[in-house]
Amino acid sequence: MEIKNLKKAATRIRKAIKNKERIIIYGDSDMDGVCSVIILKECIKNLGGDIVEIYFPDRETEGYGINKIALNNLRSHAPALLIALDLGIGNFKEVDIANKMGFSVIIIDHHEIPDKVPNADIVVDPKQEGDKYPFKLFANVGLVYRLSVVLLKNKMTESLRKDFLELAAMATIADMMPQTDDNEEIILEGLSSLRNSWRPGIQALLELEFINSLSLMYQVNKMNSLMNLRDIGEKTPTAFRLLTISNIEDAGRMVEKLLEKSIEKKRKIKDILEQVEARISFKKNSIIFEGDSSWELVLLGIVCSITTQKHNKPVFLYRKDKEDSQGSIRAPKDHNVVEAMKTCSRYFMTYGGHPTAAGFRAKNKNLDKAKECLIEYYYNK
Ligand SMILES: [Mn+2]
Repeated sequence: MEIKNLKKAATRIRKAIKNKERIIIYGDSDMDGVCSVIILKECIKNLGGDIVEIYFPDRETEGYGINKIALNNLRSHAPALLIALDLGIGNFKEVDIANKMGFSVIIIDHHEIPDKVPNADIVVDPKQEGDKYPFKLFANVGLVYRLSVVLLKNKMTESLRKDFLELAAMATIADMMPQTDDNEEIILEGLSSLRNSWRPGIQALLELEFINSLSLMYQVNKMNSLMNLRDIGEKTPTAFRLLTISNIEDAGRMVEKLLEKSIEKKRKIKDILEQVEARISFKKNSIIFEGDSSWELVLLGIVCSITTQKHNKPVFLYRKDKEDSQGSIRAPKDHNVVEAMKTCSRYFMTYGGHPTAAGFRAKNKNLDKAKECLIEYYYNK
């Protein structure tokens, strides 16, 4: 039993390499996306392919997923093979635009399928119709790791395999996927060699004193949260830069900076948490739905998580811009906020993600209606 279209994707990528097609890797900027990108990049380089650009959409300015700004930035590379990792499954319009621009699109994603799949050449997502592979809860990096095995075949050396599994293990943990079945295998194998990783970025993190004394799983969680920090002014995600640094001194300096950033971040999170609590103290709704123009989008996921745990309700928090707002959502276990938003989809510009961890974008003028609609949805449930 195989993951649907995985072989097809490998064959298509091999064909692109053979025909010297330009290849673009387009990944989500979180740890899962970043590690997916690194693994695929190394595979393609190994096979002699021509990667013309590695692109991470900027969540603050471009939003989530494949988007028009990004496609315009990439347009000059067309015709090219565009491989989307850890995103894209909800980007119907955008994939059509990409096709028109002359891109051939492969989507490898693990998020929920909205209704149908976009009109890409190849879609790999274990949740799509017709995928008979029994395990559905891979992080995206797990899919890309499986792809790397098919892609490299006998060119997969032991050291490459170890390296890929180390990245896959860390990213599967970071993406909070269940640590069972195939994921358990990936995590066990990957963590077993992590302390001997050749990557300077991983070495530098492991040398940190407060990380050094922890058990391995705690170490990974701390490392992930440091790599999740965003460097203002740097478009490329921190995790990508740190994990691809080639010498230990640079890695050490970067880790130092990250430590300072993490202290600052804790303070900001506390601040937003207090503001949210103050606003909801006298409201008794079935959901929490709040926003502010001063809240940093990158902090809202964690604030949502903490608030959800505390109040045991779905939490929608957004950062308000001039005309639109972008938000994060977290919900208790047996909720499905994607379903909820589907019911109210007329008030959202885009939405998507996992049942208990998702995101959205909406026009400011529709925010109140979206909130009412969601409250109504939960009231009727
Ligand atoms: Mn992911």
